[in-house]
Amino acid sequence: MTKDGLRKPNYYGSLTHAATCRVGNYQGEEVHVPFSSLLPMVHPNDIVVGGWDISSLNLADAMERARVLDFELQKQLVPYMRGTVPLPGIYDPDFIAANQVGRADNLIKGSRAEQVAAVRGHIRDFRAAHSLDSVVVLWTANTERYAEVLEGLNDTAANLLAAVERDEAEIAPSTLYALACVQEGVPFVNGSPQNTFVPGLIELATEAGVLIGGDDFKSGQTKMKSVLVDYLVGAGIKPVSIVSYNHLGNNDGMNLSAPATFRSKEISKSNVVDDMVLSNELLYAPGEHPDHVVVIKYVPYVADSKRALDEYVSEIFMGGRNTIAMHNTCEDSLLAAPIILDLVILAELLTRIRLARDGEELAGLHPVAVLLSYLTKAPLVPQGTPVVNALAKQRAMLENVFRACVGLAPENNMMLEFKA
Ligand code: DG6
Repeated sequence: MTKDGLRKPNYYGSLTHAATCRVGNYQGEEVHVPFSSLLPMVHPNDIVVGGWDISSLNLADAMERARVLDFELQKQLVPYMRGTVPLPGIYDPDFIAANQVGRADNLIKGSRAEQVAAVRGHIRDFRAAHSLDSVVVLWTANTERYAEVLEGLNDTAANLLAAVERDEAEIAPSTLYALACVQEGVPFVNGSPQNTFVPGLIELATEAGVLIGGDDFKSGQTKMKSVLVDYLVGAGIKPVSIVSYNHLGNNDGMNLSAPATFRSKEISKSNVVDDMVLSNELLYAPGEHPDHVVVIKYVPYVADSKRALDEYVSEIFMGGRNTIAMHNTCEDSLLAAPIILDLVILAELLTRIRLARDGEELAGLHPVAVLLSYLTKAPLVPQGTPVVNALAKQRAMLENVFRACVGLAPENNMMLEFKA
């Protein structure tokens, strides 16, 4: 029960389990089916969830600390969560904010090579303990600072492996988890903005054919941006200033209050309009770009209810100015959780799609999973592949690939059948 009456669980916010897609038209009526019915995919209720955390709090107490779910719901969930304590995690204070030290009481000790071995063991044990068909690992932990990419350190697969053996300090925890996953043949998705996927890691994953995807969940403010700027530029309106401000009071916000971790987030939030700007030479001269500023502040009181305020100023006809101001109360974790499920479900599904050029053998998709772009702010793409940020294009790409898998033509929205 809530103050609004009885509420039932749902998967609102999940592309795979709460959205539909159009399959065609029957006698003048549009026909839509659940996205999840297009291809065989795992149902979220069948996923066994486990994981690592540098904090040893059991999940019931962690739920209370997070201040996300209503109290009545928390009371119902406590018996299911009290007994679960996360596996110890890899902690390197140099990569996250100093203010996280108070939480760091559940740690994998040892050298970096030993930490990777421990994570690999955890994955194998978890798979065996629950008799799983497949495992997907997703990083939804603290934003790390960017790792330096250096020749001889992490620039090639061989150098990265050697650097881990030498216990080099510049190898980030998230990269160690990703490495463990690649070595275990387990897909790894990065939900935070840092450069977990250094060139050496990408090379390793590509050689091993293990899916990697990321970076940084796209849940609220950025989704809106990748729709709005696409609309403006697509309509021939010229955004000249985009200022995005947000404040939040969850642990993500606390960690982002340090300059180095904020910088990772600033980069991933700032590049999301690039493809749209580049698409329209009538509005933007070569090299021209709107002013784009991103501000994030930590305000503990608002907890997980992130406030996102955006101002878009655009040039319109005959010297006019158009200003759109937006206020979005995001409920950050409740937007992110369904995206986490989608990323895991889609990552597993993508490992089962085979593709071939004419006359060639069927093979898996490229391990760098571009099809996850709809759900991430800074899509990781194979070298030489264009980065698409516009949300509608990202969704169309995924939907059309799914349609192709079941022999449906791509959706082209021509509706020619009604125009003859
Ligand atoms: C600070 O901006 C908090 C972030 O971690 C975001 O809440 C998260 O990355 C989602 O971002 P967005 O821009 O999609 O709402």
